[in-house]
Amino acid sequence: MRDQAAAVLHANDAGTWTKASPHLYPHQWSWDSAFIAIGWAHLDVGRAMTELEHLFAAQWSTGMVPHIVFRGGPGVPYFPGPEWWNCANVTPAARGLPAPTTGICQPPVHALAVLRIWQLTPQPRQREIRARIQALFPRLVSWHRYLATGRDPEASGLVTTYHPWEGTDNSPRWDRALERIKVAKPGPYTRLDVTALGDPSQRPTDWDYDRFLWLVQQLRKYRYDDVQIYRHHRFLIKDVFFSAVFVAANAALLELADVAGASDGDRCDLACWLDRGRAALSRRFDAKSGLCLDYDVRTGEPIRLRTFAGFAPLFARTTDAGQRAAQLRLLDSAGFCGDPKLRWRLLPSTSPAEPAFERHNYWRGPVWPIINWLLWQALTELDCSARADELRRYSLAQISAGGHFAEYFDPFTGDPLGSPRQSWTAAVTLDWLG
Ligand code: 9WN
Repeated sequence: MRDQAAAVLHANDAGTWTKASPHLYPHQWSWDSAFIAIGWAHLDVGRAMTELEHLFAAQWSTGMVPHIVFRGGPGVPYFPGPEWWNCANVTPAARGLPAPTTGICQPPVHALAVLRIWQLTPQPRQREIRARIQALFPRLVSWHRYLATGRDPEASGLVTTYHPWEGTDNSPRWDRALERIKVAKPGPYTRLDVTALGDPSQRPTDWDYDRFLWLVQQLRKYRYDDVQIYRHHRFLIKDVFFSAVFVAANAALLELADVAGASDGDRCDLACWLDRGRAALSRRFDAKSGLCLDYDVRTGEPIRLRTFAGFAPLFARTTDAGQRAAQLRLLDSAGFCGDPKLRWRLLPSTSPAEPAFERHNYWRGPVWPIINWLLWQALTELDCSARADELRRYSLAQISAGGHFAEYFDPFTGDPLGSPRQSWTAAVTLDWLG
């Protein structure tokens, strides 16, 4: 299995960056690259650093790390391509980059990747890798500073997302916010994803895509300027999952501070963002349901849905013993991993008890290995090693039975879904195999 996983990374390797998948996602994606770097770290720590260095070469002057870097080149098919975003023409923040990018971002898994790379660096390579971490560190801090300021002007400790593509595209968490958008058609377009995959039931609908594309047009109109976006944009969500990854990422940068020779000022900022994030997530915890709830900035309403994101305190390695116990109980309750219909006790993207649940449809039900990897990491650090190890074993069993390193899986049958030979699935497999 290790050899097969390594072969997927090698086949998707473009030299200095890795395609998220061979056909469906033939460019460099931000959080995919972070997981991919963790996979590479098991094969070659230098190649792992290269992955991140090339991603951060496309960092905007605001500090934002864009969600896609269109490194595959103009002839490589992906919809929507760079012309829909038009970033370098509308904002100086996106000029002078090695390749065109999108104008939004994804959860900041990158610091977790750098920490993993450092942990896996063999003694003879420590000098080289330490120097490369030191060189990258200021870019990582500036990325985090962007999230803590541009994406949280209220200094609330929660990151605001602007688009469903900032991580979990068609999660039912966004349904109400999208329903409020009465779009004129965003203009004619042809989707490539449904033809590439051959089964539309595994992908977002055209209704979703109309809104996704309309939101891109709006962001472009605001010139991707956070102040303008905050003032006018219709989709602004305090995303607890994104915020939880940010908490874990701040902790990872603090752990790397000595290796990176971080300044006192940076250490202080990282500690502040970490504490503020944890406290904010703790306030979003709903004792009645045991879930941590996202928050719609436009309506002021909490988003009450049973999805993987509700476990944000666990993902953020909560220090609140009461919340941790409640979340662990909920995790294995009938609404989540304790549902007897599940093939394996793995966390589905949406609870099967939720009316919006669809077992084949992307973020509306299927099990995603990377989400279970993040949970595994968190539970390991929270000293829940038995449950963490179970997640690892079941995840490997699921990926192995699926046969081709699928993007996501049917929670009831374990059938592989989405893109085959998905790089981040292969990457977390390598990490789980050790
Ligand atoms: C849009 C690459 C990406 C992941 C996202 C996942 C999916 C893209 C798409 O694929 O999104 O960014 O075309 O559906 O939702 O999390 O980074 O693997």
